[in-house]
Amino acid sequence: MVAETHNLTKHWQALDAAHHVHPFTDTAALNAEGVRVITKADGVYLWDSNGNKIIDGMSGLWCVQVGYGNSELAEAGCEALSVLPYYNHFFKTSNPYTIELAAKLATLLPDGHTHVLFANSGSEANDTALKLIRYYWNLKGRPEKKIHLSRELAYHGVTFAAASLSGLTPMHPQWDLPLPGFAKVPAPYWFGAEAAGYGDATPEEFGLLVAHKLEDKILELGPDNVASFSAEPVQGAGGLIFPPHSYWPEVQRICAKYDVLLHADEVITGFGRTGEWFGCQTYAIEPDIISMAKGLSSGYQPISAVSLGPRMADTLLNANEEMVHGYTYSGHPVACAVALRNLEVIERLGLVARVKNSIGPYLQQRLREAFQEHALVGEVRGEGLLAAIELVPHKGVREFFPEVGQVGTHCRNYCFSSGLISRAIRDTMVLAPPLTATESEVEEIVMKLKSAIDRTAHDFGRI
Ligand code: PXG
Repeated sequence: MVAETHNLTKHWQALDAAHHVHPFTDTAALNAEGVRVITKADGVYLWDSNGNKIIDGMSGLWCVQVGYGNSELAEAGCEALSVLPYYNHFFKTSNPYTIELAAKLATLLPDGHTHVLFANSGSEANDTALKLIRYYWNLKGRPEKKIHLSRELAYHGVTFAAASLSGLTPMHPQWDLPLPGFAKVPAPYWFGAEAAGYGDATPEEFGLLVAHKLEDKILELGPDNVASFSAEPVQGAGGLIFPPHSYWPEVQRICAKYDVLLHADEVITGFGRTGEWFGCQTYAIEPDIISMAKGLSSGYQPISAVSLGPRMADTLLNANEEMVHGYTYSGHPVACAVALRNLEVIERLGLVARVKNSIGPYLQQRLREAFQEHALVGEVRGEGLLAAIELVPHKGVREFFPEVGQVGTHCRNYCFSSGLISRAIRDTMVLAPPLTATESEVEEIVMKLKSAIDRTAHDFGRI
């Protein structure tokens, strides 16, 4: 039996190496090491082809809100597959799954966001959002308003536009990006503020200083040329950057003052992650346009959406001409059926309130108890079921390791080998468990991470 699974694993590894190119991967290095084959999942657990059980502290890629193996979502998908496996929305047609999902989203989204367009990934949603922003300003007779602002360390996806919008600089040189018409402003990353030359400003002072960099950039480029500012309410893949409370109200004021559309990328923060349905509600942001994906279907189907606030909806939906945009799979009936059932399950299980009132605070408290005093840990930060543990060379000083990523990767490898999935972003360990995780599962995640951080500290001479 053991030999059998071993042979099967080798077989799949060889086929994968021979035929499959992985995202964000050094193919030659991965093939030399051999890929890990995930064969099944249930609740917060994954199993690999060697029978190892792994606890998923990342909800896949920040997306499996209801956990794996939810039979209701599977049934909803099966039903749609047999009733209406495909039809489109191009020929003056719609279908009940898409219609019901759009209407349901309108009840959950921030006030005034009554209309949605569907796409298939977060990148496509962001691409769509930028096109709609351009179209809006063209309709308004302000075609010179073209520049899209976003932030350093932002992750918005990989299409030409979404990658251009992203502020993680390694995403650009291979593809000659960013495209013209994109500019960046600093992220409200208080832990990195000293290293970035902001001195010892308090988080609230720093939040204002960084917001004013947005104003400076708008003035430098000319408000007449700036179309939009795109931002994740909490920056995810850039290292879980939670803005100081002073930040968002000031950004909102600045966008309003210079007539810059505010685009919220809720791909990670949507669907309960921060303890409200949307991160915009947690941070009292009033965006003109929102992108969402991931938790919309708990990752069970590829689906994303863009919602329009009143100002954009008024203009775009009353243009009295064809809007020349849409995908073959926009509002795919199977994806919509699964997403709709996913939202119903999140609602029925009260998962959003659970993140806000019980399991979120529990995770945050346990992480602080486990790591606040740890010699290798500079900061524990989080909101809802998003958490980050910053590993640092000198406790008490907001400073980074000279060789960025080495310690984090070391720790991440210990997590993997002990059966925990956590991500290392530079030297920050991040967690985003499913919204269904129980206290004992959270405890297992915290204990496994503690062991990995202890062993890392030992290896780097810090204990
Ligand atoms: N916006 C945000 C905020 C995201 O986090 C996207 C857009 C793009 O979505 P798609 O569906 O096109 O991948 C994302 C995706 C990581 C990681 O390692 C994060 C994402 C994707 C892949 C890896 O943290 N986020």
